Amino acid sequence: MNLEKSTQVFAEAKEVIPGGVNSPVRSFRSVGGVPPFIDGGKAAKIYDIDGNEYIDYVLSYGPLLLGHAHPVVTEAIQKAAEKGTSYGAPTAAEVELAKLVLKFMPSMDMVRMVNSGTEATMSALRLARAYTGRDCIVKFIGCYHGHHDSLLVKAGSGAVTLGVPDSPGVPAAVAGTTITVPFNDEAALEKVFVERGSEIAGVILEPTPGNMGLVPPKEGFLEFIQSLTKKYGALFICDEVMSGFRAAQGGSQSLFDIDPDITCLGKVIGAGLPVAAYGGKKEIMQMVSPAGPMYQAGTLSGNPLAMAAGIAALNYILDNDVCARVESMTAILTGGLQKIADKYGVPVQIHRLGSMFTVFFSDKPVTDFDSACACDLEAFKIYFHTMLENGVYLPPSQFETNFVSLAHGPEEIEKTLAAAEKAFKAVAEKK
Ligand code: HOZ
Repeated sequence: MNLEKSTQVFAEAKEVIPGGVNSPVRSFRSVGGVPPFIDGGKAAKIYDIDGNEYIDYVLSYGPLLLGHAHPVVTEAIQKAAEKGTSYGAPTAAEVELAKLVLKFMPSMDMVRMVNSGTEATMSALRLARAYTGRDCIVKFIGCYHGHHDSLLVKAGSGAVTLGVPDSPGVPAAVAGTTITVPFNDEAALEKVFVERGSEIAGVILEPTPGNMGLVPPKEGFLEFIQSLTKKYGALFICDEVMSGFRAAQGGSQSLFDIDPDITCLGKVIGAGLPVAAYGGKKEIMQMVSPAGPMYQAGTLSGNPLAMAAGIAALNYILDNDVCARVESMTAILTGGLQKIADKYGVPVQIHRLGSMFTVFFSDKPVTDFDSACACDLEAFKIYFHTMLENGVYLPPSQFETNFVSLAHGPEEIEKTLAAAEKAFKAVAEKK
């Protein structure tokens, strides 16, 4: 595969951007090699500046449920852009997207738009602290909720990929208000509440974590968290930035018997533009400024281009049963991957939920951060690079989730499985 131009631009990039990228996992540092620099995308494919094409399973880490440059989305953005790109004043489109989001997520009565998942979770924590008058937050080891100080503690995603799950620069006093617990460990969580329940403002989690790879909750685990938070007067905060419209149309919370106090959304609700949101019960959301005293603001929040993209995408998703359609294609793909891995005797744990999946290179169940970290990262590297060389672009980390879009049809799945034949064979031969 020729990556001459990407190699040259990457070298230039490293002179002007730290590590050459604007988000660390893109650098390929953990898998090695040069990241292809992308020139464009259409439907299920992306194209790099060297003229290589790839079937894309990154999809901007989830937002592109309809695939790249879906006409419904691009036309909505173009139309909005002709009327101006930002006003710093309210628009009817913000109300329309808010209503649409609330329709999908019955646990939420009100919602506030922000620009990134990081902002959404950061604001959700401030809200939980303001509402309860308490300082401590419980998070799960290996869950990732963006890069703000309170939550960059034992974090997954790029932080673990690059080996900095506890980043320098986070003040000890802030990190000290974050209590971490292994995911799926009811006893550890209960112990924390028994010892420090009166200090805990909320528990934040990805209900179906996707940032240590995709790890499902054990039966009853989410319900247990909900009952514990209720008992101790803490808030139950679900980060569905990744799983919203991906695990299912109503997010992971629609698959379990839970009713979070606050939910964070992002990715799909902006269809690839920088949008995220936090919302929840009216009584809690009324604390947010200017309705209440908890301050949070943003010049570009509710940006008209982003609102237009989100409205167009969510209406299309609703009208065309998109989540269910993409889920069934994803199931065909993961079933095929499992068969090929078995054929070559490569031990894997393939987890799928809706249109998200992870292939863990392990012969043991993956249920939490420790078991995810015990995967064979060398095998992952071989798999990753062989897929890339054969035109399949996967997240460059064992600790990220793969995403499928509506544009991934039988032809793309067949080509992906053909590449996987080579990839699993290569892994088996290196063993
Ligand atoms: N938070 C995204 C999903 N794990 C990754 C995006 C990034 O770190 O660039």
